[in-house]
Amino acid sequence: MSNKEVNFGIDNALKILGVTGLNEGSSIGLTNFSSGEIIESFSPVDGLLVGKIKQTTKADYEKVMEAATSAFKTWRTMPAPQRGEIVRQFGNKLREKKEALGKLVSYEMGKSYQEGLGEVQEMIDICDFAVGLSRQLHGLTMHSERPGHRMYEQYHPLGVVGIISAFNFPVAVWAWNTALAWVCGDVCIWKPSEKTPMCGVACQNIAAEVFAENNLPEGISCLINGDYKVGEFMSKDTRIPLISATGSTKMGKLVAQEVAARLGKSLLELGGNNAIIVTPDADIKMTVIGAVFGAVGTAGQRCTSTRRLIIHESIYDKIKTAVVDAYKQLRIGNPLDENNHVGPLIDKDAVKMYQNALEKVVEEGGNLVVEGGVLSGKGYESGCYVKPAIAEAKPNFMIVQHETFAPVLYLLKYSGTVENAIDIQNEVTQGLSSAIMTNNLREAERFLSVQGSDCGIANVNIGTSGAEIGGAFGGEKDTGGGRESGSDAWKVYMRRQTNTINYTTELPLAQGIKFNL
Ligand code: UN1
Repeated sequence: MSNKEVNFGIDNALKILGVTGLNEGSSIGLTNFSSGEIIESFSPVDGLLVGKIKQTTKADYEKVMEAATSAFKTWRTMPAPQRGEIVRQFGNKLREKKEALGKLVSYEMGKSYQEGLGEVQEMIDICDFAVGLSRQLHGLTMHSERPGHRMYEQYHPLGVVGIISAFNFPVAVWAWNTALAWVCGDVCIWKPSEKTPMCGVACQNIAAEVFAENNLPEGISCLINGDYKVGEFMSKDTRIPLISATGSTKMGKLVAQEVAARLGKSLLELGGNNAIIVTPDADIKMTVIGAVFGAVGTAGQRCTSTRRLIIHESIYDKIKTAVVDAYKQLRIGNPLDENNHVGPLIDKDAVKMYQNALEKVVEEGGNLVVEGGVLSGKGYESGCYVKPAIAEAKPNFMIVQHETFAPVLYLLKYSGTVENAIDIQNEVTQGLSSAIMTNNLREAERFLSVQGSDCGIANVNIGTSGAEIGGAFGGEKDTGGGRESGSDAWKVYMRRQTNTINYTTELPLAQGIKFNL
């Protein structure tokens, strides 16, 4: 029995998902091929090899692009509700493979099995959402100023959509994009993170099966693999009207510039530096649950992770003690073991960044109230397990202004009114998620008002992470301004056309202009 078999049936999950052995990194539907160098994916859980994959070369990419472009010609003519039917079938396949895929996500990325399942659930939810949407891609009708004229708008698909996703949500973020893009009539090329390539292959296998079963062209779903250089094939490619990119602000700025230089559209979902404001009227128990899950869930590697607690001075000590006590209950270890709350960080570079943050906060005058540290010994052989840490800090510390993708929570104190807390919360360059814990209606409404949080997400009596797919997801400032998943985020995957039809025998001009011939 291999170590992986001992490891909560991961071998079986890999088999169900068809990702054993050497995988090809480029796929057009079920056709797998690649000629690039081999990327090995090691699990942060136990340091063992999850799988191998070949990188996509420029020549491979051209093949993918050709297939995608040609598939678009068929796909765009299929009525949207029929495309929705295909997405419904895809959602059902995800339901069948939920456990296996949740396990692979947990094993390759390191998040808890529960969170792995939750991620697959987000995929299923967005499929359901997209199925309904496929009958609701509405445009408006307007009243023309000219007699006998009709004016309306309609939405057409864009074409080939490029998706670049991050390691921390290795499957859900692709699904948010692709499920919507598909019902909108677009075809997709996906480059998953080079840190979680096997998750990409697993999803591609599931999607491709559905397209094959329906005799649809394979190019509707394409996969490419590699690092940022492979991402660049897409961001510089004028044949791709929209690039949706999730990841660091640094990466997003590069992609945005490349795409803008050719007047393409980009949808960016980048870094966060999310805070919970805790006012004197906060419910302490709810605050602790929200803050601890927000800070240590996914080992602090969500873009929505809680990084700052901005606490009123009158309850500061009480909250500090309650959160520190809660940290004592945390069990850190193999994320496939459901007794554990916190799994490993993605790799050793992430561990270094975590250590660096702890050093920096002390250098700047902060005080570690929960020390943290890297774990070693049995069960921690991968070297990626760290203890969640808490530091008392000041809002203007450089390190507090910076997003560290690790379980480091900063406690910040405010005095006076909620406006002071809101100022602190908005002082950072990122603008993804935010929350307030209060039972005071005035404070809550102030936080949500035009003078309140400047983030894309603002919650009351809920933490910063764990957004539902039904809302538009994304944020402002260094977070990139994009909106994905629910609400009317679908519009970004389509082009709007305004149509005016004259059903008279005259040709009156708009604005009352006379042009007599
Ligand atoms: C991300 O971290 O990139 O709101 C996405 C959440 C999840 C999605 C996070 N639903 O925490």
